[in-house]
Amino acid sequence: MPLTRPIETAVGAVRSAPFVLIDLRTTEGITGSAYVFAYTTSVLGPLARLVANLEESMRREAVAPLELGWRLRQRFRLLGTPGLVGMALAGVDMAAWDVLARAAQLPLAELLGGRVRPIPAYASLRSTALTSLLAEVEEALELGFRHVKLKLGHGPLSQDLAAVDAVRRAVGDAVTILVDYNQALTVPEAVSRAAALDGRGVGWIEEPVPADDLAGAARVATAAAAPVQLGENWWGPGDVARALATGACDECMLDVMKIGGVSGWLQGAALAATAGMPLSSHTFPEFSAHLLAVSPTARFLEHLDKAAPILERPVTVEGGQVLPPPGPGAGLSWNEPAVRRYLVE
Ligand code: SMN
Ligand code: MG
Repeated sequence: MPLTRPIETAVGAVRSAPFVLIDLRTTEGITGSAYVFAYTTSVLGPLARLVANLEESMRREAVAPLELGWRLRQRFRLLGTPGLVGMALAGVDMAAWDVLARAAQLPLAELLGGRVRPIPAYASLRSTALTSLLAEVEEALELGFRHVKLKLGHGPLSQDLAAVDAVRRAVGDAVTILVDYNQALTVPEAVSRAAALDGRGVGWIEEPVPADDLAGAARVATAAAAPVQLGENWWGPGDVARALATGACDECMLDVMKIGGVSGWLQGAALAATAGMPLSSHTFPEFSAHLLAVSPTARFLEHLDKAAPILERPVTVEGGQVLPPPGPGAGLSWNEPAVRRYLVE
């Protein structure tokens, strides 16, 4: 799908949203739906193929997502399950949980033992250029958001400060500004930029250094006044445990796809809770709205609804809070004409 506004990160822009849509059909006639996000079109075909190749191992099996996950992860033990394999497995896991919730005629949050409730959310802004950044801020305020996230690290520190200061002038003191470096900085650079941001009321500093450098992130977290936020690149609960053990961050954010679907999220959320870590979500607002509702230390949902144009009912935003699409399951239903328009075979 084309994106009306590209997501301009410090390590490259996402100009279109390549999704693999998954429908898991049961012999009883219940269909569970999920999507996974390929980030770049070059892996869209291989990811779709990988998902399709999992079909054979699920045929005539019970819809038991935990068991299915254990079995499939064992099958891929020698290769390992980060990357495309993990994304495919997570998509199937989400669709399987959706089947269970639809079969029980319950919203996913209720099937998981919680309740659907409005989740505090922040508007995830995409632009670098100040004029379009400020236009996005305006739209966020109109939707009632009181927290916005800016992408920083595109240029020198002066450019970061110009962006933060411009947004601060536009929103006043009532709005929290979160910032995201998308892994772009070295540790010393991150420490000095964090010091420069100090006093500007930045709510968190996200992924200041490469995601696999937990020790480096821990040094930044120790030095920075603002909390360091990590997690969108954690592949499963093991990565959550390692980050927590290293003291790499002050807050966690899980990406329901990379963390391993609903099953992986629940385990990751439990680990975050045992460490007293506030837990936020990364993209995937539909599933995340259910999952945050059952996460003990839930903080923010990231409002970045890339998939909205291909959904019949996207998440709803009111007063800066997000509700999942209504109905049983996670609430995904494809807008078929839109899907046909963007379909690539
Ligand atoms: C992000 C989200 C989606 C695509 C690229 C980057 C990002 C975020 O890091 O946190 O919103
Ligand atoms: Mg991010």
